[in-house]
Amino acid sequence: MPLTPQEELEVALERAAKWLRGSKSVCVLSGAGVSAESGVPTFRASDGLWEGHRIEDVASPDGWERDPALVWNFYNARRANVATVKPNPGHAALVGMEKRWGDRFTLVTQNVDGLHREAGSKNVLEIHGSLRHTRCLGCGAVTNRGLEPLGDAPKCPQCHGRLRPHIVWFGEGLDDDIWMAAMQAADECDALLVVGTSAVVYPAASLVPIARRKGATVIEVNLTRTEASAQADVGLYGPSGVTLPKLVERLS
Ligand code: BJW
Ligand code: ZN
Repeated sequence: MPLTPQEELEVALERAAKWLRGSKSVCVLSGAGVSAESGVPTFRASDGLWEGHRIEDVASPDGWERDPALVWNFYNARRANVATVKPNPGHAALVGMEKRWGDRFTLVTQNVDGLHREAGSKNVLEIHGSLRHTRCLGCGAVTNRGLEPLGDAPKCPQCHGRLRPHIVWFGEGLDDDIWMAAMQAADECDALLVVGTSAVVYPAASLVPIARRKGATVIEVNLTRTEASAQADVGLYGPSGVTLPKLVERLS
């Protein structure tokens, strides 16, 4: 008799837990799906649209050149959304994993909502930047502004230059030091967890083949199969706020 989806998940959880128990070093690549159960919308579920605008038009250097006030309205709306939400049990489970592996655990996140840190994760690499930070186009200062609304033309308190969101937009390079650290963590890990990401955005998605090349086990946690599934040794298909706590439970 074929296994039910629940039985399949139990088998996959046991395999994933066994691999993790044998791993000295663990890396996680997380994406928008981890925060979905907190109430933060994912990118590709909403057809890549925000109030009728394509995400690429409000999250790109071209969009910024065309209409910076629209871009700030987009980010103020995102900041306001994040101000109302809390980390979920998926975030908490990753905090539990970091407690087990200590400095041999690296959480590489594409998320800009800051919920991993709010949950208590320490070794977090925010490769796409942060909704809470601004960057001054005059003096370059990067400042944590929390989640208060900033208006549609905020100015730098130090030099009165124009501020932009401290976010990596399409077509922009990632911060070199952060990206190098992410690649090193993927290269050196024994297990890579790929959680809540469609794995279509590069270079983030390249962490999967980087980890595999050195023989790491790849564990996918997602609602559905993704671009990364063919490279995964095991897939835990279900909401990460449910499956990650189950996985961490099986580690002890
Ligand atoms: C659940 C769940 C639950 C739901 N439980 N799971 C061709 C090849 C290679 C590269 C390129 C290329 N063409 C263009 C590029 C470059 C481009 C790129 O990759 N584009 C692709 C879309 C094709 N990349 C870049 O531009 C990057 N820079 C770069 O490459 O620099 C070098 C360069 C310079 C100049 C020219 C060319 C190259 C920068 C990428 C920056 C990405 N930034 C964004 C927007 C930030 C804006 C913002 O946040 O405001 O970051 S894009 C957007 O996607 C955001 C995310 O971090 C990122 C990833 O999305 P994510 O997290 O995977 O979310 P979703 O919605 O896609 O998926 C959610 C998943 O969760 C789904 O799988 C669900 O099933 C799952 N899920 N609920 C578990 N409860
Ligand atoms: Zn400044």
